[in-house]
Amino acid sequence: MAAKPKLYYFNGRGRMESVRWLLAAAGVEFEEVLLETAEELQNLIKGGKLMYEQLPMVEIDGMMMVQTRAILRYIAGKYNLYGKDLKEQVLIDMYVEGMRDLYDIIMLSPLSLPEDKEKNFSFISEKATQRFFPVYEKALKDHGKNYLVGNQLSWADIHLLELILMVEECKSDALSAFPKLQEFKARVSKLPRIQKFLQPGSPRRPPMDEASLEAAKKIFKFEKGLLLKYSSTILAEF
Ligand SMILES: N[C@@H](CCC(=O)N[C@@H](CS)C(=O)NCC(=O)O)C(=O)O
Repeated sequence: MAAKPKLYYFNGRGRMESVRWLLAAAGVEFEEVLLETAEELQNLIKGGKLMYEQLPMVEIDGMMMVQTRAILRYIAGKYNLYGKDLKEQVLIDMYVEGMRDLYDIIMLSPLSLPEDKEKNFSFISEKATQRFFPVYEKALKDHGKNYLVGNQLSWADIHLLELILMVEECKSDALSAFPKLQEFKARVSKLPRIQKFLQPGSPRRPPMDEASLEAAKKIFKFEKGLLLKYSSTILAEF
């Protein structure tokens, strides 16, 4: 029997959370190595396990895989969640890459200065409801199918549900103007593996709070206020 994938990260959502979601949706059990100190990260680096001296890293099929999107693509491809041909794959990529733009902002929002928190939540909510959700609402409406691509569950659907739930943590009625996305959320949440992952006690992590932020800070170096600098770059690009 193949060894279970081993996920190296800290005990929080961050960049690893989408990997947890995707493996859970694929029905793959995994182990987690949860780092607690900068020294543990240094040991992994010294051991030559981290190509860019960064996490997340996933040990799978004899490889030390890094770069979140590369990891996700591999898992999606391996478990038949990446479309049936190149055209479906590029569509999945187009959806997922848009979702990642928003995801990254949400993921970094716990790094906001307290006085910037409200502004960041409004920014997230505005981008979600004006730029990103309309795309997925329209896709579902136009083809009238249950899933975003090829009428078959894909990585794009799993990532979309993860993203919807994250946006709703910032703004609980974020889906109010999106009936197709409301149906989509209900439908995908009921898939047995997803339903299980959404239950308490699963490997799904709660939103980052001050305690998990402190835990991450013991391993990585980051500054409070980082999001403000980062989002002004993103804002400038929009
Ligand atoms: N593009 C990389 C970024 C990885 C990244 O920035 N990881 C952070 C932790 S979430 C890290 O290891 N930071 C330490 C460093 O960059 O030295 C990915 O998506 O995996």
